[in-house]
Amino acid sequence: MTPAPTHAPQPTDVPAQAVRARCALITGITGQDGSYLLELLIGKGYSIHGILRRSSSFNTGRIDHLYVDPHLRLAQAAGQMTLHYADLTDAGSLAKLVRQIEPDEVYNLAAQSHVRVSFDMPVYTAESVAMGALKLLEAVRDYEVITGRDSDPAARVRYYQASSSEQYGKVRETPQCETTPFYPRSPYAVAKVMAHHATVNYREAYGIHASCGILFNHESPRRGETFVTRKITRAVGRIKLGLQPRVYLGNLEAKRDWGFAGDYVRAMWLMLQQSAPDDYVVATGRTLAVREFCELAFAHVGLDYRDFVAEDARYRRPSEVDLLRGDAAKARRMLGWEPTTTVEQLAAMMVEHDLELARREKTLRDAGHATERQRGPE
Ligand code: NAP
Ligand code: F7E
Repeated sequence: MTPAPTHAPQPTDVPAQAVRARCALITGITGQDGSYLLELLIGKGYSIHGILRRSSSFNTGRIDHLYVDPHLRLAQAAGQMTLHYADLTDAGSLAKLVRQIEPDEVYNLAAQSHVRVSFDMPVYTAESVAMGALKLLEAVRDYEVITGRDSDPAARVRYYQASSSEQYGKVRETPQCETTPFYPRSPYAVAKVMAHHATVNYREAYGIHASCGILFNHESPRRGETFVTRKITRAVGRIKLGLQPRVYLGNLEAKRDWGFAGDYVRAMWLMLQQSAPDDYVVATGRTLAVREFCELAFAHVGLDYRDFVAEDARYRRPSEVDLLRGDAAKARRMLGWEPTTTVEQLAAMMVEHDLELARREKTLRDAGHATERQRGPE
């Protein structure tokens, strides 16, 4: 049974405490960006609902600290956050959740987000990335119609779509901005292009307050360990402490515009606070080759990357994106957004974090526990 809508404007004589907190639904809450966005929204007093997909092992490692970190006000954080089992491939679970939660803001961050893996799993990638976005947009559209929120501009649900610089693919102009044409080079990017256009279409066709953030690569100590920056910084920590001899990488010449994930989730939130929906590039404007990121990361611990980085064709992609550099002038102008972290600071932050992980691993190894890990070809 769907609860009665609570989004309607409150009468002026209702006491302030009776006005409900803004409510956000986050798909991908257990991922890198979801965890930073969750922290941001907790700080802003939101009531947050997140989608958790069923796994045979624990997949809440990035958000578990919100239950135990006293700096995040344990009781409040626990009360503000609710996790629900659902999946982007399951339209019914999404529609039911949107009706139950009655969100003011929906952040669609969930995805099979690994570009290399998308060549191995193109259909599932399209199911989660492209069809997943469409299913969620449909859930929002139906909910708005059923509750009448579609006819009250102040009550419209605000929707964020996690678009990607990968959509630019084989670029013919640099830097890339909101009007640069898309030329996707992977099943992941193809699927993101569809999700992007679907979001724009729902905005234009149904008036949904839907915005796309075209985010360039953003990293952090919470980055998945098979993305290249984290793979490098994990290796730096382990090599420095003698836990592994070298790291194998694919294309060292690819160039990316790398920023800090904590900065980028702020841009997502800012987009949904605008009176009109729109699309924005979020980027630092600087680009570095993978080789240069290696140089930075290894130099942070006094090592020369050339002594420890080896190439392995397994990590190359069938079709590559050679160069990305974003122009975030519109986000700066319209949202007042600026990145606060340089790529040098980012590399240092990640290496410091991963040195600490390596220290713990070494302690375990020295105490006789096995620490070797198997990796796939990502
Ligand atoms: P991430 O760390 O890989 O997190 C992906 C999240 O999606 C995880 O919570 C994952 O759950 C969830 N997920 C995957 N498949 C799902 C499904 N079928 N149903 C429900 N949830 C599912 O990705 P991220 O770096 O935080 O990126 C967030 C979003 O931004 C993604 O859509 C990504 O494609 C996009 N993006 C990322 C970047 C970047 O540089 N990070 C740049 C542009 C766009 P589990 O934890 O259970 O795996
Ligand atoms: O690769 C090269 C690789 O996997 C970056 C996702 O968050 O950002 C991410 O996609 C570059 C590529 O990120 C290895 O060929 C070399 O040129 O860290 P990545 P990505 O493919 O740019 C975008 C914006 C997203 O939207 C995605 O969701 O590094 N590279 N050697 C390698 N990459 C990996 N993973 N592993 C290597 O060994």
